Amino acid sequence: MSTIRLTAAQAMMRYLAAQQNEAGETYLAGCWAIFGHGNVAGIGEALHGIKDSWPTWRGQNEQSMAHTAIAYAKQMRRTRAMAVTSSIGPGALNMVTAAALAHVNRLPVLLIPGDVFAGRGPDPVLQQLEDTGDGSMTVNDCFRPVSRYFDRITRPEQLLTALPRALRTMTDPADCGPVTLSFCQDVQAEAYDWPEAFFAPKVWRIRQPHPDPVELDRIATLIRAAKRPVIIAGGGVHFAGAEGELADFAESLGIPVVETQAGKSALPWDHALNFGPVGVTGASSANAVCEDADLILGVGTRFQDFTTGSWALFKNKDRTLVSINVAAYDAMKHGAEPLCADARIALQQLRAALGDHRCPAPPAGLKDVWFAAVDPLTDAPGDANALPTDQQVIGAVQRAGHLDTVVMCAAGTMPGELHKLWKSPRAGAYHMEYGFSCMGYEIAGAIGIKLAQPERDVICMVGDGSYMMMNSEMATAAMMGISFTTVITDNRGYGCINRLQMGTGGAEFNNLYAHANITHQPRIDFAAHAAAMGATTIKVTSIAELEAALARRDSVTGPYVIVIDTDPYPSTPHGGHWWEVSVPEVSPRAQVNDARQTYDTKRKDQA
Ligand SMILES: Cc1ncc(C[n+]2csc(CCOP(=O)(O)OP(=O)(O)O)c2C)c(N)n1
Ligand SMILES: [Mg+2]
Repeated sequence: MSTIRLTAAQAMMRYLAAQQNEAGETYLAGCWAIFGHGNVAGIGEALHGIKDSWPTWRGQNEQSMAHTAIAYAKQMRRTRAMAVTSSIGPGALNMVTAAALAHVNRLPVLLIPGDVFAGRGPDPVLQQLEDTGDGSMTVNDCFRPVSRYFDRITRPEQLLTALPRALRTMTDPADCGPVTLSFCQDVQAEAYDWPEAFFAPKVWRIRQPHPDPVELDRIATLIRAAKRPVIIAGGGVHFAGAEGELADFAESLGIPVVETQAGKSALPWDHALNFGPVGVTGASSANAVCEDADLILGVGTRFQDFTTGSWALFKNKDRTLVSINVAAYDAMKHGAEPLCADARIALQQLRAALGDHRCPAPPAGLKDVWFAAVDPLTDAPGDANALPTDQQVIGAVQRAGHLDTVVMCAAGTMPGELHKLWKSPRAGAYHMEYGFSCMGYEIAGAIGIKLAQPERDVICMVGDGSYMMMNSEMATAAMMGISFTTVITDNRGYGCINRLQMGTGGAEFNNLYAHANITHQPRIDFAAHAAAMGATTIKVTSIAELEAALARRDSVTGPYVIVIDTDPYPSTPHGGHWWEVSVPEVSPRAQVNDARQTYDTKRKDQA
């Protein structure tokens, strides 16, 4: 066996650069890195050695670098991913939230935090947390619950098993998620004689599990018996590339489709059977068919509470829940009848099994009622002096959009409003991180989307709160010449949580700056702030000015930021559904007591 002598870090990078996807691309497109003593000498030297064939990028914050990597993998539908390396201690822990984000959204990312000396020579090294009762514990153990695969590399040759397991996890459709290889810094620098064969290019095929025939039969029988079925399209539809099969299946059977946040754009918004967004931020049309449905057919969904209205949405007592999912965990959730398989293959085979069966036609006219109610909300305002609403901002962005536009967001008012109001013309036009709804995903995420699809027109919608939480990758975008548009809606605080607070009987408190414990109301100049990081920026004061600013976006190279003040109070009153937010059982506030009564009543709908 011929061998090659390399450090463990050199071997890791050489191995990672040799792993491919089915299209013949490197599966990991490159590595984001912020160095410290925990990775600069070992991993840093190794990355430098291959920088011309496998790129390293420098970000501003370990969490946001990882957000970029995760958004990239989401937009690539998990066919490619990125690595992120950090130093030990604070650098490493900055990535824990991002790991959880990837875990919740079932997205691949390879995290390589440095770790303390395996040899323990300098104990405690700078930034080492000492567990007085467990010598093997380091802060990187925080990654265990938020990783799909975790390993601590304390000897070089452990990479021979750890790296293939890492790739297996990231490319496994059912087990897909973040991998953390916690790399002791002395081990990174240690040399070992590696088998040359370990570095041979390898293609990782994403498996497409076929349905179990018994499960398929059972689900086909249930569909044949259904009078009012509905399909809930989740993110798995996109990961499986099953949009075409979903349309064929729904059309041949005549079943209405509703979409989750992750599933939105599975069908074009104006497809006759797309009844719109489902659940808490759903359309009246979608929720009406769900309330009545006798068969709920989830396709690639985790059934999170925003989809199910905390399990109070499906009001038909005789309903059956079916879940088509590549992961058995999701296929059997909440007592569902499972069809554990790849969504594309499952829909193809189900359709074949059902022959020319047609379900009774869904109710007509529901979509017309919905659009008649909400379309006026997104129209340009008649009164140019009134503070614009977020709904009007969405309307302006929608009118400026085209087939190549990708609208993206993660937290705040916008996800709910976009779910209700955005009209996606095609798959992949809507990128919402709503598994973790992590404030601070937006700008870093927009970079990841643009790196995945440079030809697309990426529009990042972000509130002032989310922008304040994490914005510094804007500077990275400027430095790398990454062009996308950011629309900052400045409503001077946490508008959506303020509304939630009021909705649960609370006093307005600590959300908007107006109700915060401060002595000076802020007038944060977001345009100047973003400009200082190298973005082209403009502050607009009306929807007309917003439209004009959006129309200029093609002429801007690098990040383009448009800031607009909006009203923190209005949200779309139409559609939607209750969800469970615990209201205090006792309170001196009458409003809280009223809200508690409503809460107790609504919970009776849960099943
Ligand atoms: C990291 C993180 N912290 C807290 C929250 C809870 N949270 C959700 S939205 C929100 C406020 C968002 O404010 P902003 O971005 O200004 O949006 P707005 O609702 O005002 O439009 C908060 C605090 C979260 N989702 N993520
Ligand atoms: Mg805000």
